[in-house]
Amino acid sequence: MSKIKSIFFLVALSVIVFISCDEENFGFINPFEDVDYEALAKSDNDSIVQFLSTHYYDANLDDIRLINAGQTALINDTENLKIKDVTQNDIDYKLYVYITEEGKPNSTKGNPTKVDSVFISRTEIPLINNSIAFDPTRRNNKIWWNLVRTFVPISPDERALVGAVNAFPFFRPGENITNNGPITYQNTGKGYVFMPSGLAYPSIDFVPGPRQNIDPLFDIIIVYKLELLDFVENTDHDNDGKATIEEDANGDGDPTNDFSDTSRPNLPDYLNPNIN
Ligand SMILES: [Ca+2]
Ligand SMILES: [Ca+2]
Ligand SMILES: [Ca+2]
Repeated sequence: MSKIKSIFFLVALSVIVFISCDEENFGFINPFEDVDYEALAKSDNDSIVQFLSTHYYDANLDDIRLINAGQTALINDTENLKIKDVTQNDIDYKLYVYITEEGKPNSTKGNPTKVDSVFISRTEIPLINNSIAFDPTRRNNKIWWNLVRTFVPISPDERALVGAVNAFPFFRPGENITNNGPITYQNTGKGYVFMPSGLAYPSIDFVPGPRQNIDPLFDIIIVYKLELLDFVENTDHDNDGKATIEEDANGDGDPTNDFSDTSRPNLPDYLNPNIN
């Protein structure tokens, strides 16, 4: 009897532990719960600055190399290196964009905004131990990207990283010279984007649960070798005649935080054709 009692007690205890551990996530533990994202932002920035201080861009090789003969460090090439402040999840980050080719100088299109749909090619490279090792199996295809949330479900491969979204406005697109063959562009905008982990694949976005996905790139600095081929000028996601970038009722430059329709309070204006 006492054995049955103690088994019952153990079962009851484990249920209590199970519930108190994680009642919100049905028992799935978030392994990233203790990550200090502020500290990570700081150490990521230190690592990026270290890389930019010890490497240079070799135009002949179209590649980034370790300084070995007094070449100009990327960090000192102030003409081509752009630094942008980006706040994400209430943490301030610095995004570093190194432009190797600006794009077609006489393009009538100018530069995309951070909400225009872009046609890009990118190679994704993790920055680890002051080195970027290109993995050719990693994503490096041409793809159209929607830079804001839409109604169309997208695959993880089509998800635009916050760092990349904020980098596109620095580039101009090329010109489409496709002529009965494969889609071809020339004079495209090219460069490198150095994204602290918080602007790439932050584990802060991790959702514990039966369909959880632990991305090996969580909390790692990501470098994009990026090419801007084309973009849709004044992208209008809800086809109401007003460009998404203009659907910014509170005028803060971010159309994703404007909800003017009181009957549909969760629908941003840029996806609501009744508001324009
Ligand atoms: Ca619109
Ligand atoms: Ca706004
Ligand atoms: Ca609208």
